[in-house]
Amino acid sequence: MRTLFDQDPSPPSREPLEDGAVLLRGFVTPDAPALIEQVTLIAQQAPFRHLVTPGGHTMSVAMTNCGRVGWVSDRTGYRYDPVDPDTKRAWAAMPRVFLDLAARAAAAAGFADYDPDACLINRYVAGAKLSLHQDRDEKDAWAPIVSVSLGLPATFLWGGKRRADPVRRMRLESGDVVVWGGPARFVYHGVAPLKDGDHPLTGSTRINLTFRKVF
Ligand code: MD3
Ligand code: FE
Repeated sequence: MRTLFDQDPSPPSREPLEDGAVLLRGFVTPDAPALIEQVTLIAQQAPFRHLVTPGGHTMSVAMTNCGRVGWVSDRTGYRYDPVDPDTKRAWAAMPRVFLDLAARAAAAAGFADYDPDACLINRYVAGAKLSLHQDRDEKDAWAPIVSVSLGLPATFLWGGKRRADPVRRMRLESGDVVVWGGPARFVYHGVAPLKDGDHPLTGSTRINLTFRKVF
């Protein structure tokens, strides 16, 4: 029997961060096991890999993709590619559960009819990080990027539209979703080095899904 006293420890919430950016804590918690199952299937078709930046650095975050195109990087630059350069095959189609959740989250943040082309899947182990950057390879400059955190918690770094703007820190936990669109689309952001830990869903890793409207 459920009583008044056994409250969900972290009920979903909706928290505006700035104009165009909304944090939805716990938004995908009920769907997290299904999302991880799909990540496992996607990674069987397109294994996680450490991409090399145009500057010649190997990224500490491992990546794969699903959708019509995937984000890749090598010595020649960054791009969205319909073909996985490792397997020479198309990326796996975006699972229905991904599309549904991304569209529901975007709608909750005020972006109707969200239909992303790509989902970049990032995998962090202890020490892995993502340096401060902007995502500006997408044609639609208003459509949001929807970010889904799964597994171990991370410290998200979030600055302004200029690299030198002050950086805020925010803890993102499994099930949290952040929607960044419109005026918040080009803010600098990154992830601090992951602390080690053990999560029932993902073991010693953090998985982040970022949905993108590329075309
Ligand atoms: C704010 N991923 O894949 S998600 C990325 O946790 C990326 O793996 C991080 O940055 C991660 O490019 C952060 C949150 C996020 C993603 C994209 C954004 C925030 C954003 C684009 C514009 C503004
Ligand atoms: Fe990014």
